[in-house]
Amino acid sequence: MTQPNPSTAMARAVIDELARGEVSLVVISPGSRSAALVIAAAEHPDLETRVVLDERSAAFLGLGRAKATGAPAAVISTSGTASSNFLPAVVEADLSLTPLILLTADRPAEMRGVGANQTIDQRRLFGSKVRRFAELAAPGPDTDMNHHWRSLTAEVVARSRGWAGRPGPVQLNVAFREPTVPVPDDGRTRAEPYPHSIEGREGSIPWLRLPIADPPGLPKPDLPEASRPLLVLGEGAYDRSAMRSHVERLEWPALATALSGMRGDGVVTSYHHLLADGIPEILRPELVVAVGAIGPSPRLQSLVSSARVSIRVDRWGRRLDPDRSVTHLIHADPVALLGQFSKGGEPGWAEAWSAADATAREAMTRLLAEAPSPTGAAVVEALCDVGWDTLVAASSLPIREVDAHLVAPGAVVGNRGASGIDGFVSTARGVASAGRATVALSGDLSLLHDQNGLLSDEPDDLVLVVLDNEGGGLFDSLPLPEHAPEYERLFLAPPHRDLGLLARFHDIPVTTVTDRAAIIRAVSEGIEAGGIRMVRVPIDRRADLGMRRALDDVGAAAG
Ligand SMILES: Cc1ncc(C[n+]2csc(CCOP(=O)(O)OP(=O)(O)O)c2C)c(N)n1
Repeated sequence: MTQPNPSTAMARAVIDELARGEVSLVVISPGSRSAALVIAAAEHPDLETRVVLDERSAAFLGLGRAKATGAPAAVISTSGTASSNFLPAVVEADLSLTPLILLTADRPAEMRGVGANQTIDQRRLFGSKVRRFAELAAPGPDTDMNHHWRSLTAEVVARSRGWAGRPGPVQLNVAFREPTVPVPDDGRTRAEPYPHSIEGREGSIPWLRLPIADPPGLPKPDLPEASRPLLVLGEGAYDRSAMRSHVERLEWPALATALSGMRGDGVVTSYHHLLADGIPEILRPELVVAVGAIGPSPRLQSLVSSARVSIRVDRWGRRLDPDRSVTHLIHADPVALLGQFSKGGEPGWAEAWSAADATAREAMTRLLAEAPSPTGAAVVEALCDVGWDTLVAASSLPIREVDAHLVAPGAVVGNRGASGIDGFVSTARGVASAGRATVALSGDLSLLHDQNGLLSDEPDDLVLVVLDNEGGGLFDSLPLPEHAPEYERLFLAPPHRDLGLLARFHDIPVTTVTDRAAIIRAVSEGIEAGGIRMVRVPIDRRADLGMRRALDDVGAAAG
């Protein structure tokens, strides 16, 4: 079938290849140069679209969706500064191995470097952070380019999923001539129709099949046995139910970070406060196997580093060794590695860990129940009694409190590749767009940083719980308040803002709650009601810091 103009032909072929590559969501920020891509995406029967004004927020929304589903998400920008706003999400996608496809619309190459309006050099804009940069030139009507458009798009999508490398962000820069709307004459410019076929392969399959390789097999294992083995389950690619079988079979103490998605019965969760005074002798491991990235607790990191044999395993071969203390760095499927170990440990070893965990958790729960004012820890403890499927935790205190106090099972998402506080609202919306009951736990500054994430009328169901402690509470536990001049002005900016006004500006229902029962009720009702809702918990920073210290005391006493 003839296409109305070459730009429309190319956009339709590229967008159709995205759908064939199982991209489910395309996030759009308005613009004219990108119109052909935007219209093709909106018209495609297998693609969902979401519109977000701010490209920085748009990219984080795509990132959140990709993190929640594992499938790539695409974002479309117009030419000029628009695409530059993708960088923060690209940085996170790079480090967290998240498949994110950046479709950056551009002007034709001859417009570069001649002072043309809204034209910058968009080539290799994201440097080494993308797995692949590729570009498509502005087409004309004479040459049949379908195989090129489709095969290149298929390659780019596959690379975002980890074909011939690790998963991560990719950039496809696509140049268009006017008209960018699907007519031969838009009133300003006339184009020849595009006369060639833009059909894809028969059967909705990608033009190019690029299967992702299995993880490398293990080299002949030369792994020591030990009398005090310990397993740390972190964030990464592995089969959770197969891993659960290993946890049961091995009978080693298994510490599950919140971001592992392995919380629930049979794993240790209170390690952060338990290890507040260092590693108690009876809990000191001889061998540690740590799977994937192990989250925000520096004490857990020290535990991993302390072992005589410290093994880290990652399916994508990341060097996860911030202390440079690891003795074995293994690039393999973590489940296959665990299969090489046998059940064991000296008598009483696993029991010592489970007893300390239970004692610490009980003491912490008691302390939280007695507290007169709300704290971040108490909010997480309350969220364990709410029926969510996915919890999204902001960087700074929220993810730390979730790691320390979440005992309920469920998926947990955080931007811990680069630990930015940016793009949080949008990441949470992206997670929520996957359609599972989603609660997001934010600091007030994380919320304010991505206010533009609220500038979207898309129908996401999300309960945004905000720990409103008037600034960055995390800094209170650092040496900053004691040693930095003008601590409040320099580090807690901006001064107090009424988050209720922000919610009302965006027409978002907001409730302020302070006690456990009210938190549970407000969040549960928010999930039930659907749409976006805000639940604000005012927190006194001083009392919160006091609670974190008291939790350390009772945790350490349990060890
Ligand atoms: C993009 C970005 N800018 C700055 C920082 C540094 N930073 C870390 S925590 C923090 C304060 C966060 O405050 P809030 O979201 O209110 O959470 P709280 O610390 O109170 O839990 C800041 C600014 C960061 N991590 N990322």
